[in-house]
Amino acid sequence: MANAIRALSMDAVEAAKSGHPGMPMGMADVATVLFTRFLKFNPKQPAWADRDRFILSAGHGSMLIYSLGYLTGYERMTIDELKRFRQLGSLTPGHPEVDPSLGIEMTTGPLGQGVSTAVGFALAERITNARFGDDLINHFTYVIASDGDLMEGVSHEACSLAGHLGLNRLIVLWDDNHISIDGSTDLSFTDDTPARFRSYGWNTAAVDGHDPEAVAKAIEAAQSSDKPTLIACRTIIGKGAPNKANTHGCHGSPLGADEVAATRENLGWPHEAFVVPQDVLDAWRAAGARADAAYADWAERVAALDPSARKAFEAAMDRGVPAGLDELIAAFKKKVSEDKPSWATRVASGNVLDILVPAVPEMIGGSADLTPSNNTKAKNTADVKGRGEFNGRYVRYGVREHGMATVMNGMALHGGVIPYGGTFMQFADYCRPSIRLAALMKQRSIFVMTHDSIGLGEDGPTHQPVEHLAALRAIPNLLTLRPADAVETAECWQIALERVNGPSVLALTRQNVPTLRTEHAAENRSARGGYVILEAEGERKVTLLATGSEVSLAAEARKALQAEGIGAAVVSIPSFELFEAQDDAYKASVLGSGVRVAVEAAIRQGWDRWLGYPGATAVAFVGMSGFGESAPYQELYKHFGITAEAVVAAAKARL
Ligand SMILES: Cc1ncc(C[n+]2csc(CCOP(=O)(O)OP(=O)(O)O)c2C)c(N)n1
Repeated sequence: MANAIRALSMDAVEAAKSGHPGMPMGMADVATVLFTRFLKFNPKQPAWADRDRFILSAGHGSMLIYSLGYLTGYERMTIDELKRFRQLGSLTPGHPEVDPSLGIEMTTGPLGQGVSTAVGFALAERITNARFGDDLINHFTYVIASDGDLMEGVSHEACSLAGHLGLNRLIVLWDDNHISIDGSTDLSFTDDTPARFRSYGWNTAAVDGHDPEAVAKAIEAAQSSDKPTLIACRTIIGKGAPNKANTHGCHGSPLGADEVAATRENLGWPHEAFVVPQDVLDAWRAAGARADAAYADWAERVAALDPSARKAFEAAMDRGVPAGLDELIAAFKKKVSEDKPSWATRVASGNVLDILVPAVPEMIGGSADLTPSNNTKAKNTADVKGRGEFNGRYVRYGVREHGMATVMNGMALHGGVIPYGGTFMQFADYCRPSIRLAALMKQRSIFVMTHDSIGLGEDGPTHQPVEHLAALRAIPNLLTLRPADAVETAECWQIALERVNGPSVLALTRQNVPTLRTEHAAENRSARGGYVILEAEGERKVTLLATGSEVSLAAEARKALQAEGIGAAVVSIPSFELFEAQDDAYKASVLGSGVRVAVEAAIRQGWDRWLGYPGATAVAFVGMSGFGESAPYQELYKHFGITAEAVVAAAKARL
């Protein structure tokens, strides 16, 4: 059965003339043990909420998971898809993406992501288990990880957290083959990896990865461990290839026709390319049907729930829009538009969370050790303490921003929870690879990024985001939301929660801002991305564009212009992406004709799409062009010339 994986993998790579045969051939025995004896999965019910999750972290070995998909009987993973490996539009891209209907739980590619995201799966499993009980959610999370996965820094962050939380249903099978691209791992990776994992609080085992009984025994022991487990599986990369096995030559290139033929001979696999003999295929299909009865039992237990419990379970696992958001958000908006508080938007966000978290049981918050700054912990919520106690709502991620973002993605992918997590926006860069994957994987991870400009003041240029808004806006399928006041903050939370197919970043201020939306409107005005927050009195000659804390500055500038008889409107653009999606007539009406001045305490990049939108007679940008400075924020705004006076002057000079 393992040789079927080997043959399909080398044949598909050969056909594509590119790919990685070595890893699937080396890990074929381990994968066969896992899939035929342990993994609880059902190719006919691939979305089964209580399936074990299998994450191929060493995603370059994608033919391993595609072969398994075909062999175990995922309907759409046909032999033709294997023949189309790495071709445009196939189900078998170079690296596995996300499609649970094919047994593919997440996108890999960037090494380290799979094993780290798996920590989020394992955490979500425990959290949903605590909420719904053993009858509904009670599964393992298995990972195949390579040397590269464990070299990457993010694996340190996430695996350390997994050890701390005692995520004992996480089992990592490490492909300990001593080979990476440059050659032997002796060149660069001589850590005592098991000792490292033991120091995190993991269990470890070491086995011959080509000895199925030894692998099975280790997995069995791991299943009853009270800690996460790393099983070092000593394997030979490209096992079966007589000349290229155990060399980096088979890591990432086709074996070549001669070596493929010699491998067939060596393995005693006389079948043509892409042909799996019926008896072997039958044995694999039987492995794919192992959990049929377990699935039926589970489905019966779900059906036997009382209607309200079933509804709650299905609503959580279906990843829909939380019920009742409209009313909650509208009530909050009404109150703040009347009270007109001068809250920092991070404070407004904290106050919104105080309302949302109790009402939306799927929301699981957290922060990378900046809870009092990020205002991410709702009142009266308990921590997810770990080690058997998973019924809290708040994760202490520690100073592990990259790990946090990756773990959040795993939680979102698992389902049953909506993760949100905070840090300073400057450290969005530390999370960026995972934010990008959240966007690529279309996952509802909500990143709360406070201290979003020089407006954070004295912490200085190391902490002051300058290019970060532009950099975040550059990621496709990511919503970057920068609310101007408490009302917009509530609207942006609603947008992020309703966005079931993509991540959002909330960019929030450290410093106070006035409430600008003082007239209550039930409509979520931020949902259009940009809108006229203050219309001109008289004919509009000037349009001031701004986001976040600079909207109030634009409002001051407008007042001064109006005092001189110059009709000026203020446009708030909490989301470039949502504004972009509006039709041209709407955008034109918002952006107006005449002079356009944009103001944002960040770099200009990205703004020219609005400044340059048809209709402007002249444009200017007031913002940053270099790094910040350390000083009280009011002084910094003056120092960098981001003031109402500067906006007025820029507008007047262009009239
Ligand atoms: C973050 C990241 N850096 C680099 C790569 C390119 N890359 C793919 S596989 C690999 C290393 C392969 O070594 P190993 O992880 O031991 O896998 P094996 O050769 O054993 O299959 C590298 C550097 C990547 N996919 N992700």
